[in-house]
Amino acid sequence: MRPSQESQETINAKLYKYDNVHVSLNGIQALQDEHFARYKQSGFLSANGVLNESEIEQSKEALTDLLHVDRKGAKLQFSKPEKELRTPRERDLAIRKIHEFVSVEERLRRIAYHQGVIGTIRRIFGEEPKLIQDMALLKPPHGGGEKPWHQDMAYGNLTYTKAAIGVWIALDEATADNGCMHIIPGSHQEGATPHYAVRDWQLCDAQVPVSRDVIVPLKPGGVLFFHGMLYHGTPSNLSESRRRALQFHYVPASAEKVSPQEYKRMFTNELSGAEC
Ligand SMILES: O=C(O)CCC(=O)C(=O)O
Repeated sequence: MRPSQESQETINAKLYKYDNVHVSLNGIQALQDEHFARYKQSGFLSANGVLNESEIEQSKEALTDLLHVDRKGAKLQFSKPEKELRTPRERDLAIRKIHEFVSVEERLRRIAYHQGVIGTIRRIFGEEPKLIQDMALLKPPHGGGEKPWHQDMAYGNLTYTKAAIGVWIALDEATADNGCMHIIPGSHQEGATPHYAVRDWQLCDAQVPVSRDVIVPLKPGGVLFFHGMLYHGTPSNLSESRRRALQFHYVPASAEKVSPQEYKRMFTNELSGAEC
C-alpha cells in the first residue's frame, strides 16, 4: 500500500461527509415489504434493537476473552507487532480485527445465526443464506484507523456469482465521531468497480461521490444490512470512545465463487488500464 501523505484528520474531513444522517428503524419486526423494496434501490437497510442486552454483553465478553485470555485459533490483527504489546491496555488500543471465530466461540456463533438476522437475509435473498465470513472490526479511541471506501465483493473471498450481503452489528454506540458506517445509497447499482492498492484495497478516492455520503449511526445491538457492491467506508476514530462491531457476510446458498479471471475483469484495472 502506498503510505498516505495526509493526516487522518485531513482524510476524515476530505473524503467523508457527516451531515446526511440515516435514521434506522426501531426493531427488526418493523420491517415491511416496502423496506425490502427500498433495499433493492438503496442497497441497505438498518434497524436498532436487533440484539438484546444479553447478546451484546456476551459478544463483547467473547471478544475480550479472545483478545486477552485465549484466542482458541481465531485470528487477531494488530496495528503494531503483537510482541511489543505488553499490557492489556496496549492490546486494547492496538487491536483492529478478530476473525474466523465462529467455529470456536459459541457466543459469537449464536449471533452469526441469530434468527432475526438470518430471517431478514432470507427475505432479501429469497433463499437460504450461507455464512462465508465472520469478523469483529475494532476501532480503538484516539486513532482507530480508517477503512477506505470500497465494495466488499472486491475482496476475492467474497466474490460470488450472486450478490453477497454484509451484516454490520454495533456492539458500542457507533456515531459520527467514532467511525460509524458511511455509505453511498444506490451505488451498488454501478456494479463492480475497479479497486486499487492505495491506503488499503479500495476505490480510487477521486471516484467516490462524497457529496452523496450518508452516515448510519447505530445504538449497541443495531444492525446494518448492505449489498456486497455498495460503496462504503469508515473514517478514523479520533474520538475518546471505542467502537466495536461484528461483521458477517452471507451469500445465497446457490451462489458459487467466480473464477480468478472473472474476478480480475470485474475488480481490477486490467482491462481499462485506468490509473488511480
Ligand atoms: O467497521 C469498519 O470500520 C469497516 C468495516 C468494513 O467496511 C469492512 O470491513 O468491509
